[in-house]
Amino acid sequence: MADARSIILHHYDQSPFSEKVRLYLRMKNLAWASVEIPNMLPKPDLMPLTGGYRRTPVMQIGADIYCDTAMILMELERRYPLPTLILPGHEGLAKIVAHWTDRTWFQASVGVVFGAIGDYAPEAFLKDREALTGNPFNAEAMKTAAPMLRDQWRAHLMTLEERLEGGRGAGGGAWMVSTKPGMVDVHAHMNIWFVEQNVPDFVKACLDGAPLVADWYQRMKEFEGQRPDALSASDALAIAQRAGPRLKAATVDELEPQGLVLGDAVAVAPDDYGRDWVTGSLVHADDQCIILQRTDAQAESIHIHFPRAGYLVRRG
Ligand SMILES: N[C@@H](CCC(=O)N[C@@H](CS)C(=O)NCC(=O)O)C(=O)O
Repeated sequence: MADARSIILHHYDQSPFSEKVRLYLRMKNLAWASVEIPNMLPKPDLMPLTGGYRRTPVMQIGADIYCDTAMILMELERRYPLPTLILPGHEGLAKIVAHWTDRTWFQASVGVVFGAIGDYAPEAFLKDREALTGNPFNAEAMKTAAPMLRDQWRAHLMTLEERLEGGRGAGGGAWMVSTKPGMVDVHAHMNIWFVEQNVPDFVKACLDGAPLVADWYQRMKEFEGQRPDALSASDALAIAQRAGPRLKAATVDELEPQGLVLGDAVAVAPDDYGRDWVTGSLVHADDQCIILQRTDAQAESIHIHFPRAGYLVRRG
């Protein structure tokens, strides 16, 4: 039964960024509760928790809300350090790899997927994604671009093959870095999983030419983890209402570039797409994380955590 200490993931099955967190939870064998959220707006049960952040996934622990997989994984490693997935060699590198997998490679994945299934996607979903990205959906243009994006996608995949090949020379080669699976492997998995869900023949053909990745990917599928407890959105909201946010120490880095101080009214938004500004009062800021306090009629007092890289912060 989920309570204020439970890891609660707000997500949906087909979401590749959610799969990144689910894989992490499986690799750490952590217990978690699952709230299934819609794959497009409106998300009326999520908004009281996130203050308007609409992207997927979101993690909740009590009245603390973690937006973005970068923030979620940092927090899970902080709370559950053993066994760590930031193994020797993964420090810093995992975040560098994530910027490549989540942005450059993911954009190629989106092109490959929508080039293949765009014609079958529901109209409401396509309209939602047009509003999210600010780009009109053009099925013909997507289909025209798809072969070129498949080329790029395979190039990204072959970079992983090169990494595993290089690792073999150094006595490893089963995992992305050194001799055990860690955070770099978590990031490297997402695009293959996403495209395989939607265009499996293409992924199979690419993996035929990348035997080390094919073997690695198969082993990544073998982490079983725990089956999550299903939780309703209203029960998740009730958990937030009853819990108080837990702050380790309310501090603002004295090197904070914009000179922000505790209690300032600030606004935070992703810098790529879905730029919905979340406003609140600053309760913590350092070089990796910013936390806003908000009071919501339904969720009451909550702390919303964002990563710094990939997010815009302004006085708000
Ligand atoms: N940088 C974000 C990206 C999240 C993202 O773009 N998620 C997709 C789904 S996988 C999304 O939000 N789509 C729109 C939606 O779910 O409403 C993260 O790492 O969490």
